[in-house]
Amino acid sequence: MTESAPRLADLPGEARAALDAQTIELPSWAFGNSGTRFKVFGTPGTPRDPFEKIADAAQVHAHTGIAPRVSLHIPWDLVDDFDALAAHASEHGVRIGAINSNVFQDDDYRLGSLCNPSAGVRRKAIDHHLRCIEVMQRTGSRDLKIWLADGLNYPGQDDLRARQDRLAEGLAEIYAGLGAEQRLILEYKFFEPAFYATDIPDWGTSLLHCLALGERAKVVLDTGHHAPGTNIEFIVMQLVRAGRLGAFDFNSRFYADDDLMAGAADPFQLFRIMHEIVRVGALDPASGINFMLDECHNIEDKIPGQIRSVLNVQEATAKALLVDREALTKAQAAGDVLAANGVLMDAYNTDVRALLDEWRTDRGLPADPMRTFAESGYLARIAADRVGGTPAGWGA
Ligand code: PSV
Ligand code: MN
Ligand code: MN
Repeated sequence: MTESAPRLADLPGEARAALDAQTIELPSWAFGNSGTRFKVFGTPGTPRDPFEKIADAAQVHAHTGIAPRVSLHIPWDLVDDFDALAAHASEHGVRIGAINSNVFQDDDYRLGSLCNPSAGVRRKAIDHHLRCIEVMQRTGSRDLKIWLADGLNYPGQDDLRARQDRLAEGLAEIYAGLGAEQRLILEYKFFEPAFYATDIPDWGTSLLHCLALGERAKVVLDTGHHAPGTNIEFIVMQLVRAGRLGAFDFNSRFYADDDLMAGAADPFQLFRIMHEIVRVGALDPASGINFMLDECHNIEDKIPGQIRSVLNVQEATAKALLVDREALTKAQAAGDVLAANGVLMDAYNTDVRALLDEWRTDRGLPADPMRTFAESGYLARIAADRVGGTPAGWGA
């Protein structure tokens, strides 16, 4: 069945409210240079410090209206004065979101951080997290986001079980350091940089640690951190059901942890994920799910790369909001396999671009953010202005 593209007025009030409530947090590191181990291609005008990264992120929000926060990564985004950085963000119409700890770029962490066999190295890793919590007090951040590169390359290299015990101990000390309104959100990844065993390889391990920590510990699901073929929407459903989905790191993967633009590789998967979110109203900030991007732009311009990603997430969301839930429930209850699948596919195959153009113009935003940004001359301006200094890069 082919129908003409829906308009904003065709959207039920509840769906419209959900769309209005949606926000997506941007990663500061998406605005710096990144690449592969073969080459990092620089872009003229790349930010040289966190202030410039935030200014660029603010462009994404100014053009899309749904990206009002920026996550920081410490120490990549270490500054002397975080009050000034927070004020700078607010002057640019955005605010600082999650604080990501980084205990994977120091020689001391060769054998891991919180799981390291050396008590001294574990102490250093815990202290880094406590310092991140101090940053959070300055920036008004709610979430301390932890991803550990800890793992083993060889069987027997260290004791798998002892490492879990050390991890639990370290996390408990960090959790105890949080303010009453703050949360610890724990990311998993099944491989890389370790290849034999990773200490937090999957959502089950992350969830077990979160359950042991307490109510304010939640799981982070990075869409690029699963083996090919994994049913990610199932994991989303299960974590939401348990009240433990703390955040997404959205990105696309073709091969491994590619960190490409969300919705580029598999827009259908993104739609299925968003379907599990909207069916329980979890776009509402009260659900406590932080929808973030975790991406790097190796060959494309960074700001439009982020704009495209945000728009892709919003498109997947609008399609998910168009699922005829009554018809779906009816078909499912009747065991009508083809009808149920058809309801879902009808929504997925709907072109929501005009509807979203309208949603933007309604709010005084550009109908076509990609074009308006390209025509704004911002990239040429920063290329001319940002001379001298060292461009920020993934890892610096
Ligand atoms: C690790 O692969 C990860 O997904 C974590 O979220 C890190 O913070 C981020 O990538 C760094 O790019
Ligand atoms: Mn991530
Ligand atoms: Mn990753």
